[in-house]
Amino acid sequence: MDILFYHPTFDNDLWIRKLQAQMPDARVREWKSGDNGPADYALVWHPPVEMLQGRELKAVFALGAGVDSILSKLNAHPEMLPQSVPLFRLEDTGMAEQMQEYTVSQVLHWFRRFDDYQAQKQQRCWQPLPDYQREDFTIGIMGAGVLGSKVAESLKGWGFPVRVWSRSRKSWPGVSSFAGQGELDAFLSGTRVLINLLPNTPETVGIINQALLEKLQDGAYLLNIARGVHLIEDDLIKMLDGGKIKGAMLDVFSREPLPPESPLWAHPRIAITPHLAAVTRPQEAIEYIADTIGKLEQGMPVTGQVNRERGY
Ligand code: NDP
Ligand code: OXD
Repeated sequence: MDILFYHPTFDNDLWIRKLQAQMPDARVREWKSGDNGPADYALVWHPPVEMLQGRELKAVFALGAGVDSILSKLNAHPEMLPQSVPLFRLEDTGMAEQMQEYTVSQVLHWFRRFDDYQAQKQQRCWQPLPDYQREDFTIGIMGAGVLGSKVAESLKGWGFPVRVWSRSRKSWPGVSSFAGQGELDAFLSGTRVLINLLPNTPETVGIINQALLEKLQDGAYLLNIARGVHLIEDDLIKMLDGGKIKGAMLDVFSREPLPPESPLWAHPRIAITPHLAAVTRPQEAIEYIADTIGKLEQGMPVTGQVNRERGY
């Protein structure tokens, strides 16, 4: 079995070594331009069209959770990968734990008013503030999939009221479920902390805009850890400056790396991280990929296949 690997920024030698160790019977190689040699499976991130097109692959594995970059390339170059070739993505493989760490730490930061105390520190102001109450701190998670479900679980464990919004209804103990466009307003109303874990699809681009933010509880907070295209950044700044939104933490941006001239950098109530809320962990990812390839080879059921029509 021949396996092609391509990632524009990973330590590819390390990945190839680990893949080879996990699948000793396979021949694993890094794809380089001009390589038209045999391949059964391709493991990719932002793959060049030339890498995939014209091959008879058994499956392609995205080396991340979101497949928006691959699907948008496929829309522009449908010849790159026939519909009959299944596309898989990483389901959790260590990312859910990272998302839990990221969201819990930031929600607690806001809940304990560390943002206010940080601002007071700038004024050398010693002034205890009234505590926030958990019942006034409803967490609303957009996207109740592999990652959103785990984030909901951990925030529920901290005693916050938790609600999720997704396409299909969920029945999770202690978590309120809102489904579809028709229940979006009800989901937003009363949400104090909005966490975005939606995939990037035509329905979700620009979804976090002024009209949506206005429907949140006054003094709400935003955590965008899914994709930059979900958020209209100028609308967020307007809502922060107008006082409706109290703070935001952004991991993903309309342009990455975030350009130095972006007004987001200087805003005192926006925290920024450079798209690392949950990174791909090689060992966990490789174990999932090797296991899935093994099952595919034996005709066994697998999980993680992307629905290309639906876009996630
Ligand atoms: P999943 O595919 O498991 O979950 C997606 C969720 O979004 C599902 O609950 C789905 O609903 C819901 N959804 C999709 N479209 C809509 C819609 N139009 N309206 C309402 N709900 C919708 O994805 P993951 O949880 O694995 O990952 C989510 C995203 O997180 C990724 O697509 C990626 O963009 C981002 N990500 C960001 C990272 C970072 O470091 N910043 C790292 C990893 C991922 P339903 O359940 O009904 O299908
Ligand atoms: C992913 C990401 O989708 O890293 O996995 O953003």
